Amino acid sequence: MNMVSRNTITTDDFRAAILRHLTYELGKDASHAAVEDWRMALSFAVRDQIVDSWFAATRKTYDAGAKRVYYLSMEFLIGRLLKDGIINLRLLDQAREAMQALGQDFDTVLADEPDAALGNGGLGRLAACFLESLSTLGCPAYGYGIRYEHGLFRQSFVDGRQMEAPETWLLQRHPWEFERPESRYRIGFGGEVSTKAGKTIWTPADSVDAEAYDTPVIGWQGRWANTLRLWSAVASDGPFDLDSFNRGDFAGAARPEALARTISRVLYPDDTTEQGKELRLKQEYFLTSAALKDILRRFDSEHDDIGKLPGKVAIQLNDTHPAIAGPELVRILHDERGLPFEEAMKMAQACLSYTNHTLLPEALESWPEGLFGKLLPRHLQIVDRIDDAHAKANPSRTLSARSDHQVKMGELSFIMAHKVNGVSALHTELMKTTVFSEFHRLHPDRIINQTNGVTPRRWLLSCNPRLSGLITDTIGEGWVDDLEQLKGIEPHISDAGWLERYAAAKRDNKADLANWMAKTTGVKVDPAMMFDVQIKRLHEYKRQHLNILEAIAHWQEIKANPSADWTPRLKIFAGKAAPGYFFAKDIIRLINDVAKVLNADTDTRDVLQVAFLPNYNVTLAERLIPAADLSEQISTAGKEASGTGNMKFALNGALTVGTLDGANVEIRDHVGADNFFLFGMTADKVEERRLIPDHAAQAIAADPRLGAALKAIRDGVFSPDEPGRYHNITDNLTGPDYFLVASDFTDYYRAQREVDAAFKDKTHWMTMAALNTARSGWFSSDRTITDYMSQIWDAKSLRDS
Ligand code: GPK
Repeated sequence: MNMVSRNTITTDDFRAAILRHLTYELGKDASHAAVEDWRMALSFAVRDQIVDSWFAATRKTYDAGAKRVYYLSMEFLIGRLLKDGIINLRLLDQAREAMQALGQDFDTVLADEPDAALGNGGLGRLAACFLESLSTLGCPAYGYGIRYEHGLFRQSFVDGRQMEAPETWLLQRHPWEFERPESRYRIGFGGEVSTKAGKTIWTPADSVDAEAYDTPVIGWQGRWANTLRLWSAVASDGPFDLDSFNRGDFAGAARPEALARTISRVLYPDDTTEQGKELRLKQEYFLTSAALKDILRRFDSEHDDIGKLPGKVAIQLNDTHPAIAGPELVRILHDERGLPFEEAMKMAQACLSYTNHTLLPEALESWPEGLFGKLLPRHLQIVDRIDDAHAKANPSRTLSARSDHQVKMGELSFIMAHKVNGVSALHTELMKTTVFSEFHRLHPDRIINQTNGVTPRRWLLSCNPRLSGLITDTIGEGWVDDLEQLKGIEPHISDAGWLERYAAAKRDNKADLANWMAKTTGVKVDPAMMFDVQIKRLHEYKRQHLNILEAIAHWQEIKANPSADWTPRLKIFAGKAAPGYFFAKDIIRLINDVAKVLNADTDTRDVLQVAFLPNYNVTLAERLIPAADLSEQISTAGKEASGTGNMKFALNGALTVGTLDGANVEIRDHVGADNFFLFGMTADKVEERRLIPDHAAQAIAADPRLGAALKAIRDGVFSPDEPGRYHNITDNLTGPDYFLVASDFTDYYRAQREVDAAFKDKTHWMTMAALNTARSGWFSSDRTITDYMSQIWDAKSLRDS
């Protein structure tokens, strides 16, 4: 199918390029090459096609003296890059044909690529979507992050329990990156602060060097490419200590290098919880300081008036993780470049802006002043001066980045940013009324909303070729970078022939998934069942346990009347729990235990099955989302800042069962209340409900189904060898139940039965699904980035210049 127009390179030329790389770059003979070699050769051939537009973009940016956007993030959850590059360069036909001519199976080669998991979840994936949209829009930009040697751990299950193994994406060569040994900066830690001739001097005790690795990020149609620059830590004083080596102390000789490398060794696996570990603060400063040094070096190479900085540099802080950018930039401008303190502070504020991604108190970073001052003594002084200056400018206020002997990174970020944004309309309103209410009163224009989005290139065009082919056949390919054009399919939905094609795409995607599941997990499922999918990090606020409780209650109901006309359903789960989050790990084990019992039950398994797929990652999401009928977005209202999986599902024609939380609210507004299964308390009601001391007990007493489901867990129905295994869960749900699982259960159960009834009417269901696709165009990250550019960064596109 030739659904998008082709790149102009011929298949023959492209095949020759692949062979050339295989032979001269990899030193492999085609007759002896393994799939990995073919993948490398193909990747290099694709990369060749990127480099020219990458250089052209850099040149245009220099020539225009344009402002650049710098996106600082501890996470970039980029996933596989090969197909992404091929799609954006419109090389799909040539690449497929060339590999075929070379006797290789294209899909096998694509599947050989490791999934680069340099992030935990939504925040990291958002950063990756933003980079792609920045390139598609032609906005000059850099992503700055850490080149973790080990990304998010690999998950497996043993007896239903989560096991963690190190992730090893760099075991093989990473073909997309260019090492830049010449871009190297010394990053200091600890030491002393002194004054000489009125100047403050920080003399660090230790240092490591940050070395740059650049990955080009190609936009749609290859018209622009930006850079993802990741920093790797190396020892400042060379790779080993020669004196120790000569003495025969080989371990001692390697120690400085090993210690230095620790900083970029591994991604912290905690999502929306803060660990407060010294190494993490070191990582944060390492990224931030290297990025700022690089930004200023580039600025200095083009401009000689530091006053121009805010006109040329926009720095976005992805959550508070790089918040040390505030004091670090002030330190550079004041201590090193001699600007008066308050001027330095104003200039930094004009450059910096901050995105908040959660209101959960356990996620708000703060550092004990002892730890902070030991590692960054000068920065601690600067934070105090920032506080003083802020207090002086805003008299009679006590707002501060310093309290209880802690450095509060949220407050610091707010003070040092000219704009602070939330990630959905509801989340932004809650920022104004809860965590940042006092700051908001003081700076009423600072908080703005930027509802998240997802890139349609990866999350529709690439992952769902059947549906994207139908869309392009129907309305042309303009939708790919103008997603609101999806509205153009709406008039076709009432055409029975067209709707059948839409339904066929979903049916075939489901069949593919069923085959894949049978092959990889041994689980046999009937693709005619409803595929009900909850995929995201494990967290109590996301309430995977509400979902499994509903499955148990429904199972009990089916067992009582097995021959009734039930709607067959497969509940699919996937997601990782932070290794130290024991409650979340228990929820995983419970789901696996429930799956074992239900899937073995011959009375019910034709109509209800459960599968927990291991090692959720970007690649698995790309497989599951196109095959989903139902999207579970069931967080306790007020807790999910936005969600972005919810957008991907709606775009791919899954209906949502969800609460009024995060971007669900806006999704429902766009797709229409009739095409969305709403349940549960609103954020206001949640706060009220918590004030009732025995809210869980009341909810359980009022709903015998809930009581019976909890009793089954408690009695060990799903853990007969260890009946007490889940008492921590049942104790929680019958007691404090902070996330109000019990209180929302009854309405959730009702909504699910509505879902069952709706799924029986195939025409109606597919109409609703297609309306979700047609009306999800607003959730493109192109829209989000366009708004950041005008409302926060004051940055312009240079793509068409
Ligand atoms: C929020 F605070 C955090 C975090 O540490 N990690 C993370 O993935 C998520 N998030 C939110 O939980 C989602 O609601 C949101 O869509 C996503 O960030 C992107 O904004």
